[in-house]
Amino acid sequence: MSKTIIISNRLPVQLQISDGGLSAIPSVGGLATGMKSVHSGGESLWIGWSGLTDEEIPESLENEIDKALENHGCSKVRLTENDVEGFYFGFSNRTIWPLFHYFLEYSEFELDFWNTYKVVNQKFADAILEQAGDEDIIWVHDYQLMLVPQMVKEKRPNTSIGFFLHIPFPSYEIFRTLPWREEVLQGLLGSDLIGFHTYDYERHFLSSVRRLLGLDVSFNDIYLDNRVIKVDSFPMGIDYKKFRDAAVAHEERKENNKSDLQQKLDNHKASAPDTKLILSIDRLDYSKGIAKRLNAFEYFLNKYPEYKEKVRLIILAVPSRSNVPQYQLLKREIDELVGRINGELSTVNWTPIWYFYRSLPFENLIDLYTSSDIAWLTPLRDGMNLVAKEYVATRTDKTGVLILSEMAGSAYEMNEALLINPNNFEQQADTLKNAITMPKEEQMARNMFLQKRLERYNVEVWANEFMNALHKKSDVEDVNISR
Ligand code: GDG
Repeated sequence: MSKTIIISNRLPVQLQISDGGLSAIPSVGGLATGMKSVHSGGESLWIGWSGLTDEEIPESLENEIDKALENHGCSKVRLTENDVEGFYFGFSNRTIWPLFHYFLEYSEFELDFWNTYKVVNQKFADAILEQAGDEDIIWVHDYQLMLVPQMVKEKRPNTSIGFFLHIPFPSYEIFRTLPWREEVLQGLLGSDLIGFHTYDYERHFLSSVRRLLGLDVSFNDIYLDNRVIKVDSFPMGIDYKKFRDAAVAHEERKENNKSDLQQKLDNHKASAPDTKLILSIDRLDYSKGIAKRLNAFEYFLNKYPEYKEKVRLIILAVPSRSNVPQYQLLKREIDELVGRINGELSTVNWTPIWYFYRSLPFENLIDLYTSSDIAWLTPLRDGMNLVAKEYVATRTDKTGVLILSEMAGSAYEMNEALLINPNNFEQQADTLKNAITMPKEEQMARNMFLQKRLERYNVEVWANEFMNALHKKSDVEDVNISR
């Protein structure tokens, strides 16, 4: 029987070795969260890096680790410290991530990074070749592994390979600045199906393929000498039921078994019933626009001073890539901004910003989603943004207002949200006011449409549509290639 092989940089569990022994911790992040329901559902194997380098894995624990991973349907790719440095912190996060999010000035074009990226992509490809049979379907995820499809296709021309990019694909004008642009495209073209979150990313990719490789592109098909590659958009959904059920359980549990955080949120509501809670949750990343959001919040309070003591902004910034210099600088900038704004505007009864720099347990995430009147998400660029979808899914009584950046892939599907340009402070101040004063009926009408769509196009549907398209592709022998 054929199986699905999922390949991503990180496995959906992270291993940690401490005095207490080995522990497997579920990963945080869009991909891990989204694919979990797919992986646990069927016959599949997930290949990725465990989060521990070779140097960190004692020989005595090697078998125990493999067993622990096997129990989660996973198999690990071994990476050295040097690999992780050049491939992950280097090429992936200091070259591709900034470039694909239009932060050209942050992009470092280092030959060493690129060389390590190639070596590590080969390690992932080798792990697949070792474990996959000819009948298996292979699904490669994300920007860390763009060379893998080609490396596998060379050795297994008949195996079906899908690739999905979770981040934006930038316009040709940005992409062409990459010194290794042709190699990256060739790597991706080892796939039979290439998926993006939005039609725009798909268009940008096709345009680069045509202009940089001179290939024949028709609609969303790319014609090679011996096969046709399909390119399409598959906007990723969430595990709607999981968030919905968690929100319902949260309501039932609330009175007798509250978390400390929920208790604090309730105390706040009781002491200041007219105060609106505005929530934002992101990894601490420059693409998420956290610093600009803080400035826009200050702008709002200056433009509409009547809302001082009437609103509170909760910022949950999840630590991310903290050994990349740009992230350290950003952390300092945000710390300072929060300190300055709170210092200047706080009163005896009011602190305008609550700032958490940590990853919270899932239950606390639900506490925040369900207790906040407004979610304010302002990425400068974001492939999709699942937080926006999760917030709406947890609003069991359909109240709550989502303010969402137009630059997030999710904005294309969430027209009922209040869409903003994160660079436009004037517009955001007015939108915040609009959200604060929006009648409940309007909130409910907007969320009703949003919830219906999220329920229908959940993450399982997303994964199935991608897999069906890949199956269809492999069933129909590539016809018409003699065009
Ligand atoms: C990439 C793309 C694309 C966040 N804080 C906590 C926590 N989370 C969970 C959220 C959500 C996920 O992490 C974040 O997903 P996003 O989509 O918002 O962002 P990225 O991590 O940047 O993901 C993105 C995604 O891939 C999928 O393709 O949408 O554009 O950049 O699920 O709930 N979870 C817990 N504690 C936290 O503190 N437990």
